Amino acid sequence: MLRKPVVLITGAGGEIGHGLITRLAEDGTHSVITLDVRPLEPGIARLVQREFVGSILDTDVLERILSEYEVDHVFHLAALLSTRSEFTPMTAHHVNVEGTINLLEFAQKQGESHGRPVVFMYPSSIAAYGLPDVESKMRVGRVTENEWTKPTTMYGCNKLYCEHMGRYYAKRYKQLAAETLSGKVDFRSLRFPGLISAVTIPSGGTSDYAPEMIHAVAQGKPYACFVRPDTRIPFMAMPDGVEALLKLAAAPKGNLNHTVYNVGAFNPSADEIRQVVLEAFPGSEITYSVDVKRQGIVDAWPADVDDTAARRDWGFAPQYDFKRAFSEYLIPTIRRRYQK
Ligand code: AKB
Repeated sequence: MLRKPVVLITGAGGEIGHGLITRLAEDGTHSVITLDVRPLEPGIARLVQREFVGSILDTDVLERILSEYEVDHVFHLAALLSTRSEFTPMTAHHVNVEGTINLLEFAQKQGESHGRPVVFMYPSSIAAYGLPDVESKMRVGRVTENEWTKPTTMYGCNKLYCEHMGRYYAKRYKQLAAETLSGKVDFRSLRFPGLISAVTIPSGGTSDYAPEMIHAVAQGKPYACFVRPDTRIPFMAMPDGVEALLKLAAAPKGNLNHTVYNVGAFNPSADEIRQVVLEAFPGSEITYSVDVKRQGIVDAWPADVDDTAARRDWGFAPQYDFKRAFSEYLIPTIRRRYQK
């Protein structure tokens, strides 16, 4: 009996999953199956061929998928984000590390069973960096992939380690090279900045102050920002994040000189975001109430990323700069969403 060729998305109900499923459905080129601990929202569920509700820690569900589907791409999005991971570090380690290894093993087995490498897309994060203090952060500015990789959070450590695991599966398996055990995982990773979506509200992240600010005032609610006004990290509008994932997934292997690429789009301070949001929603109330722990997390993240390698190797070119992201995507879409 033939298995059906599909793309697997884990953590599909999250922020990136929504954007990715919608975009793949518009394209109509791939059949999508999903795995998430919670059922998908009906609007998204109807766009996928099959929805598995379960955990990436459950290898039985992965075996079931292996037996029924021929997966050629994995978008492994499931993760506990940075703030949440600090409250439950052991759970974060289980989900973020052991879950990822389960998926890498799954991809290897898939590749062995159908004979082709499985493209394994892994969203890493600026949390993989760790700058020692704010002074260094501001002095250093843009960081390249191989500098300052001393993460300070459980989530950041998990992301950096899994980048290495992906590289191991892609390269080391090949080096062992017993014919039956050749490398079948074509691992490709993006170090994402804070992503801002107009259609979903994030939860558990530390870059969440930006999207939370816009979504709150658009609903007429006051917002107390949990970081200082001068806090600066890179951000990206969700459509550019989804496009980057698809573009890197489709890039010819021979063009890729790295397994992990920085991507960034704009890097406003929290107060610059506040000003733009206040202009769009005059009379709104946005104050500051600094959470020392969350501030500590973003203070260790870089003020900007150097994404030269991504632009050179596979043509990364974000469409939304700071002004356009707010005036053409975030503000109008979020306004419409809450007016409904
Ligand atoms: C988080 O804040 O944890 C994420 C991230 C930057 O990876 N948004």
